[in-house]
Amino acid sequence: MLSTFKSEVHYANHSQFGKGRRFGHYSYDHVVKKIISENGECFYHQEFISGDECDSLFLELKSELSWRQDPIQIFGKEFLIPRFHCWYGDFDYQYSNITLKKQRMPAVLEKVRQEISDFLKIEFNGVLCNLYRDGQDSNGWHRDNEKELIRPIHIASLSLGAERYFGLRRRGETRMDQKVLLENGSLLYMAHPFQDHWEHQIAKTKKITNERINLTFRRG
Ligand SMILES: O=C(O)CCC(=O)C(=O)O
Repeated sequence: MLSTFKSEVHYANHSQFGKGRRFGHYSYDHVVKKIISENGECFYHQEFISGDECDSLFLELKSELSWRQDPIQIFGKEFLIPRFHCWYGDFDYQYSNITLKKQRMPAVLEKVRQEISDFLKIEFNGVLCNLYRDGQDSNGWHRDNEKELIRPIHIASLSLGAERYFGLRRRGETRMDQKVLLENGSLLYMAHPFQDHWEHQIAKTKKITNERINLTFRRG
């Protein structure tokens, strides 16, 4: 499992993304794209995990994690969150008035956490996991700026399964600035102060009929 991350070959020689690592024989632009460079930085690393490994990792995460669909209140009415989620980490995590108790990462998550922490040189100690059953599952506009998170906030987001668009807009604006296709096995890195200035979403779409898992690694 996860023995050969593509990133071991495709080193990104950037001040924050893969700091201190050498290039492989691929060019920086081929592997890592800078999505946002104003008011925080956001980088997209295609194929951080290779195709075969993505499939087995997806299946393992889907069967081993304790997925749940919690209720939330919107304008006094109760709805279920439009996806399944779960939390693993050294600290309790709260968002949308849902409290997710701390719990130890299973080995499968711990291995991914270690690979990403080593690559980014950031010691993550929590992960919010999302399971989108199809394009009708979504994640509304928000920032990852919960009080539990250590400042400066750095977040690494690994995507597996169906490709979905990650919408970006400036905080306080209603117009989407851009959208990034999050491919199977890709890693998105949002560097401080990105969460202070940008909001993101995974919008509903009729085009997607298969499942997607997203892991966002955090520090608290
Ligand atoms: O599913 C994604 O790519 C985004 C997840 C997300 O925004 C979050 O967990 O806060």
